[in-house]
Amino acid sequence: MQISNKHLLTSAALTLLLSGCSQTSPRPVNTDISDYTGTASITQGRATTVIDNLFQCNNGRSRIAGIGEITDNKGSVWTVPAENHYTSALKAYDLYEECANITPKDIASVDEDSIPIVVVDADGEEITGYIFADNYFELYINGKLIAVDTVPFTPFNSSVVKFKVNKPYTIAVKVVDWEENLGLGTEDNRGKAYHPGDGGFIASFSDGTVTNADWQAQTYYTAPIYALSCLTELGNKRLSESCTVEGIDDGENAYAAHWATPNGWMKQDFDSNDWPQATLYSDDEIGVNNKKAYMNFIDKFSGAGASFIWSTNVVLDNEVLLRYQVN
Ligand SMILES: [Ca+2]
Ligand SMILES: [Ca+2]
Ligand SMILES: [Ca+2]
Repeated sequence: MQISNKHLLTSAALTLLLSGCSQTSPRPVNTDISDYTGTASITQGRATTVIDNLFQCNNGRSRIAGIGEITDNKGSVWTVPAENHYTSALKAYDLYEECANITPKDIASVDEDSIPIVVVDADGEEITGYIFADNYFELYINGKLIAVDTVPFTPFNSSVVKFKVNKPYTIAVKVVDWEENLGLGTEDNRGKAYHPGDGGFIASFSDGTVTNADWQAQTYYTAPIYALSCLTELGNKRLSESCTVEGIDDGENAYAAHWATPNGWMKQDFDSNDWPQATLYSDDEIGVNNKKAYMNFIDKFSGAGASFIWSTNVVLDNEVLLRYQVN
């Protein structure tokens, strides 16, 4: 009897082992959080939903844009996908927003005189900015919140802002690649229930400023992570290049890496010298050639010399802070 049981267990273990070896999709592995030695705070699993949905599309479809909270192994609570001012801040003027039936075919069809002007300096130069974010942005000029994105998740929209400021001035942007599976960094897409979506941010301004490699980009939330050992750091670079970006069917055990956003990160005198430079991405890499919110105004985006920017991982880094000084 004993020998027989032992034999059965061994067979079962062998079957599991063999089926494990034949798996081609990435699986969560048992890397203990206590083995992680980087600077991030680590959470595992799904966040608790605290806001069901920030945005209702009255004219078409949109993904649910919720907010969640999750506690790390040291007891700190993190907001996912990011703390934001969506409900309280001035919304940016819509360049293209199909839920509101705002769908101009080009920039000449936009009434730019109707765009509200936010005053940073009363005697400053009036500057117009054109913005497309996958998925959400909050724009600060010299620490003042100018406007936030109208649509937090989808459909893809674009925005235009006006502000008055004296040079030199500092642009600071919080960008968020939103998520359906809160705390897990994923959405139901491409046939997988846990597909890691990608980000991307591009903007041009009427004073000639464009998003490019001179901008700085630092990462504050990276998910999904299925093996904590894939997270590395090089100086202040928070890297995840060896982490899988494949979608899977069961992503409920995913880990996430969080870093606290520094106080005053959006202010002109904030010292971001140690932040990494932004990484550039092409229109093709972000996949905008089927998005009218972008293509109808491409002259104000890549056509104006701007590039999509993000941190080093446009798929897994879901909250990124950007800074740039205009001289
Ligand atoms: Ca948006
Ligand atoms: Ca993502
Ligand atoms: Ca996205």
